[in-house]
Amino acid sequence: MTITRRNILLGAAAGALAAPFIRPDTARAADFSYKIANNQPMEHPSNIRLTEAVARILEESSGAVDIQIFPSNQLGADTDVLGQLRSGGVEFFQLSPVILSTLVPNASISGIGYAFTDYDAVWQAMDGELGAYARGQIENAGLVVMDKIWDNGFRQTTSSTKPIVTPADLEGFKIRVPVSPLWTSLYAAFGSAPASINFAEVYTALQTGIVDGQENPLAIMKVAKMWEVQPPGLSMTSHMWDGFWLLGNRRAWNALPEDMQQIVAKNFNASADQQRADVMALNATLKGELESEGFVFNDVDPKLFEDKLREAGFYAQWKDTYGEDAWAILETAIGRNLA
Ligand code: X2X
Repeated sequence: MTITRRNILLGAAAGALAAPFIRPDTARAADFSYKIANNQPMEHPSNIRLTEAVARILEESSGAVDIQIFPSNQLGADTDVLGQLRSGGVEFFQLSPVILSTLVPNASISGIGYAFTDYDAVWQAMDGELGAYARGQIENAGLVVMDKIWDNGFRQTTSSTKPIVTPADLEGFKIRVPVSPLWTSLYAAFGSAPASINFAEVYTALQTGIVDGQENPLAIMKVAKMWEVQPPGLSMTSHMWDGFWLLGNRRAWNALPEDMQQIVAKNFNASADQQRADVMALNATLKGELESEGFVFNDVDPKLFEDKLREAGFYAQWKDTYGEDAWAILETAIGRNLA
């Protein structure tokens, strides 16, 4: 470009325009611009509380740590984003322990069918020895994990064909499951035909009839508008409690000065506590709302489903897979024997 009077004038004008927008020192460009990904839309309590957490982190770090949220699998399906987290393409990621088991095999132990009878048992275990065990496994695999797991909820079953009332109704049932050996094995034990599909493709899979059902906590049924593609049956099977570990890339985490790590961890963990309260409340109160959207609820006797799993050798098989030590931690945490 040749320098002409016109160019000089344009440059000067641009400079004059830009000047008022120069940020004051406190709002300097962030030293650490990081991304956090998950599979939930912004309306899910995970992202509502995460939005608050990243705002507090930005403020308390005086603008140094700026974490941007990528909801709804915007960066890819869960199993792809797990790869990006390992390579550092994304710095933070919220993921179900059961899907995480594709990288950290024993991480799925908290998702064993019917391990937890209620939320009290869940938080006691996950904030106690069982959670500590899982986090140890995750750290050994080279990832960072925050202390507090976020809630997904107790999983329920939807069906567009027959009502699911007894375990026998699951025989031959084409059901979508998240990508994980534990999920596939659970439905194999029921004699179903499980199809491993990432959450990013679930809505379409239901819409096109690739599967006849899926299972998720009520809060997910709501934010994913499952009634649009999956009426009418909703069975309260409560077959698995699921959560989201907040994971970090090790290199990105180590790059943060210690005081910044503390700010990040403190705020993520505080938001986890609030998110747990939100999701528990939703899972307890959404029934009426989902009914008015068209779901017909079936009450089931969860004991029949648990017995069926035991009969099929599900618990014995997973005790063997996780090993005696891990299994003992699980059974101590829940205060009863499963296998
Ligand atoms: O994929 C699912 O079904 C979901 C949203 O519950 C999980 O993240 C495991």
